[in-house]
Amino acid sequence: MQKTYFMIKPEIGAAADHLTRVVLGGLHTTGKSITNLAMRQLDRALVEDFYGEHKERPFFGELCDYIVGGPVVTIGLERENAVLALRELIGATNPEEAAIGTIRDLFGASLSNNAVHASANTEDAARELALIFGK
Ligand code: FUP
Repeated sequence: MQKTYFMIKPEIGAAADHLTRVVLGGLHTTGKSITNLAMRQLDRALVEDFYGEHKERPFFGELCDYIVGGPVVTIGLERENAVLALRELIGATNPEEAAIGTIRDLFGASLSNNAVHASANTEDAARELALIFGK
């Protein structure tokens, strides 16, 4: 069994509610179990730590602004091969390159506004889960 962190990024109005339902429905049918689930407003210091690997990149400020711009849905997931399975479900970082039918293809507006996050590997997953949900 493997754990991973999934996050629905801030979206506008009813879209957040709709996206949460679609994603949770999809996750349910693919046999994952949800270990943590909360809708939260993240504070900026936490988000800067979360995306710390990008802090020297030009898009860092805009990325943090986007994530603190509204509540996010934070989800801890557990299943066999969770990290890769979820990355496949969400698609490529840039929605324009995401495979048809993936979450970022369906819901992502642009590279900087790509609807969802999923941990890239097991080390990131452990770090992100601890940051968001505590030990
Ligand atoms: P991912 O693991 O797919 O979320 O992608 P990255 O860790 O490379 O990027 C984290 C977030 O930074 C992306 F979700 C979107 C944002 N980003 C940009 O806004 N511009 C870029 O050029 C690259 C990433």
